[in-house]
Amino acid sequence: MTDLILWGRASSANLQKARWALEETGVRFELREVGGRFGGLDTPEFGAMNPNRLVPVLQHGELTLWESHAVVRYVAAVFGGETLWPVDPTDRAPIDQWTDWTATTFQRGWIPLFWQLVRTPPENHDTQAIAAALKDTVAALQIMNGQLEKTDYLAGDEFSYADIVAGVSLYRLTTMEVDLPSLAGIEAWHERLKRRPAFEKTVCISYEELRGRSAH
Ligand SMILES: N[C@@H](CCC(=O)N[C@@H](CS)C(=O)NCC(=O)O)C(=O)O
Repeated sequence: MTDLILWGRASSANLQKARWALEETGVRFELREVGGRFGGLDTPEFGAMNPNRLVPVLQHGELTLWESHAVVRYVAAVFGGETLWPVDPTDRAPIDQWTDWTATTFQRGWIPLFWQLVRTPPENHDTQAIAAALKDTVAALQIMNGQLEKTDYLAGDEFSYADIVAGVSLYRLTTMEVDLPSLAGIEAWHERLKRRPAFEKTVCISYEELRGRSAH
């Protein structure tokens, strides 16, 4: 029995951020599968946990928490020790910078691309939307690459939760049928992430169940 419960489906990119963070810490938790083909988001009980009716949701004792980046930060702070939660604000600030940048900038490009190329049936593809999303994605990748040519990880030379939230995006991008520029800093970072068992276990998994599913 554990009082740490993660609600969501393994194929959800936002769930993967939380699950990867939990796996990095080694803490014991239970994954309760809801969302997508599992359903269960429209129940009053789920609505009481997350009024947005989205995953992930983390329950820890009395706390119920939604928004994947808030969950990742909480997991890092409570279970991550000094490695995942540096106490010095000067060390943590760049981690938060890249974590928020992933939500506001990186995902704004690749998520629409994923919805077009994977979740929308080919006959309904919108070539203009694809071109616009690809342009935003490449611009974001170039910004990341600029950093990753200077440091091993996004927020410096140590792995951090910024690499978790952006690494989930990277896996989706590199497995979609899309031509991306070859960027040496990102490729080296990807190789470093692949050496982490938690990345392989929680992120590098099939999302074929989502193909052609334009509704959740
Ligand atoms: N901003 C939210 C977005 C959450 C979100 O969009 N979750 C998706 C999965 S990635 C979801 O719950 N979709 C409904 C479903 O899976 O049925 C977060 O970062 O947690």
